[in-house]
Amino acid sequence: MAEYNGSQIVVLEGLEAVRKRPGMYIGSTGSKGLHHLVWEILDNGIDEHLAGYCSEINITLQKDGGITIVDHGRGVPVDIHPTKKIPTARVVYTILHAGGKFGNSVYKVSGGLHGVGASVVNALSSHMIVEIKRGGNVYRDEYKDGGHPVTKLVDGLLPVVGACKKSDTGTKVTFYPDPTIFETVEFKAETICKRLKEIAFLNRGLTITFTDEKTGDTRTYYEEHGIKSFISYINRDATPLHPEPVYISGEKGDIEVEVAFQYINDYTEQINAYCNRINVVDGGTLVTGFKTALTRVLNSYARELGFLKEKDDNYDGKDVRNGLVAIVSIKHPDPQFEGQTKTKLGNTDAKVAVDEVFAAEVTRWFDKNVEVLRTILENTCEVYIVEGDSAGGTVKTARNRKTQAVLPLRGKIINVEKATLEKILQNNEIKSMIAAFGCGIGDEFDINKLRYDKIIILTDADVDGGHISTLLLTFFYRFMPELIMEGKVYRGLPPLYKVEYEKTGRRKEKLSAYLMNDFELEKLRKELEHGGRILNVQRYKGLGEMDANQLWETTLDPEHRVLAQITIGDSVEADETTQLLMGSAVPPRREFIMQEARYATLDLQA
Ligand code: 28F
Repeated sequence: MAEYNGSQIVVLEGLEAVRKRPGMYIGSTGSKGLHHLVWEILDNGIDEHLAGYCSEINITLQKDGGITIVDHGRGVPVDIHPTKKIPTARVVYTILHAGGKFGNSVYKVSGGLHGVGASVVNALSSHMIVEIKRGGNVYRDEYKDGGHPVTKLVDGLLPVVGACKKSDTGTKVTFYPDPTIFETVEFKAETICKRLKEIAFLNRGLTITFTDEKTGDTRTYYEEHGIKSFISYINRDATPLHPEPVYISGEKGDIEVEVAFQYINDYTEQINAYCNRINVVDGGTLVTGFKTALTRVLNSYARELGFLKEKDDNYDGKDVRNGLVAIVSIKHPDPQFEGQTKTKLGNTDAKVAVDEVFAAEVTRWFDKNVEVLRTILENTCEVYIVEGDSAGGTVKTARNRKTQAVLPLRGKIINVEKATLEKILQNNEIKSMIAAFGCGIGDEFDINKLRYDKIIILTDADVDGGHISTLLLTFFYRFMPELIMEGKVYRGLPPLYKVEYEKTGRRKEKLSAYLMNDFELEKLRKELEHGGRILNVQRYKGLGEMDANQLWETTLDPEHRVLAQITIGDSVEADETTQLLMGSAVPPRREFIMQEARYATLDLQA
């Protein structure tokens, strides 16, 4: 055992405090706190990468329950610390906060959010071994039972246990979490690998290897394109609206800003924020800066390109973030983390930096990539083709007027199967559709000029409604087939029923639900057999029976509505149906109507 001098006793008192209240330093003594130890040591190695001295880190789960982390950075200094009078490396591993690099000019930025550093890991370990390669020597220091050094110093220095090339430098830390402190000391390969993958995305060019000695499993993480690849990874099962994620970077003062984003065919938004590679799950100023800039830039383009007319209000932030998947990553020299869980960034200068850098750089990018810009702006726009003036009026009141246009069909739409081209083009309903879509027809058709991302046919759920949508589909199929092939045409499906019911559980509850069809109604009846009953069933015969609020909730609100995308198969069928419906053979026509139960059943009974 080593003998301690006065200052060493103070040191151990510090580490003893950590052992008394581990939760204060690492959050918990459960699995989460256990893995926190790994992140702490790992962060120190990553800091060497960030400082430009380390391109590879290796992690090994040992068979005996220990974990080894190696970086190929400069190696922790081994000289005698000017004030502590012991080797600097031992200071880093035994003195509270010494490893935390805050306010330390050695590092421009640090990832040690929690700032507790390597000494806390040592304090909570039953055994820790540190090996440092520096200046051609391999140095070693070892600690037991919460940070007590067991290595004898040689002339006040760490013992040299081997030789290496001068150019071969780095730090290797092995530790065994203390089973008397942690509820579990079992590292989870999956948890570690998930984090390693994220770290690789956030540290472009860093290679991380992982070896599990227990299973023989090895993995390598490396992301040449950093957060841009992260977006592709997050969106791997989604349908992107533009092929490549957009990557923006720049700096303002000593704050570095990186943003990557891609829009997908979805209505959700997902913004992941990182400050100094730490996930700030509650966002904060850096996210505000990004959102503000995105909304401002897209509104200004929307006016320039005529998506918004003079009389129109600006798009809301929510409008322009439909389907957005983004990562905002900044490097900040002095991050202020706020909130109960310290997962929200508070620095005002971070908002300004992200706003200014992102706005300036994304504008340059959009100027060169107008196609992507148009795709993004169109993504927010859709047109509802609505049967009848009165339903059209309700839709007009209920919709989001900036992103949802309404085209009410007044008269009956002409049957394109029967009419001459001249007649068809004179038809008012057809004329207004062609004008609204903006993409021409027939040989002149150009899908790039289409002003909407979605064309949504909204009719009553009855025979007439079915008939109108059949005629519309036939028109699209004959004159603008690309619209259907590109998946731009949808049928809006309003609910068929509003049901009020009660559930009798611990207490009686009155509830209501919108149901799409008889199947759902039957399902609810079955459910309620176990406790409850249906009080009232309202069947919507037409859109006109819903007030604006109901219509928004059930049929227009992108978050809740049900749309059926029209396929080319649907429109071929519509085309055949049109011929069938317009023909004079009565029996097949009747058969068709009977089969279209979704639209027809109750009307025929009535
Ligand atoms: C697997 C864990 O902890 N790596 C580390 C360094 C390198 C330096 C350093 C660390 C100096 C004064 C604290 C080297 N040369 N991996 C690690 N690599 N710490 S931790 O310096 C520590 C500071 O107080 C280092 C020149 N400057 C810094």
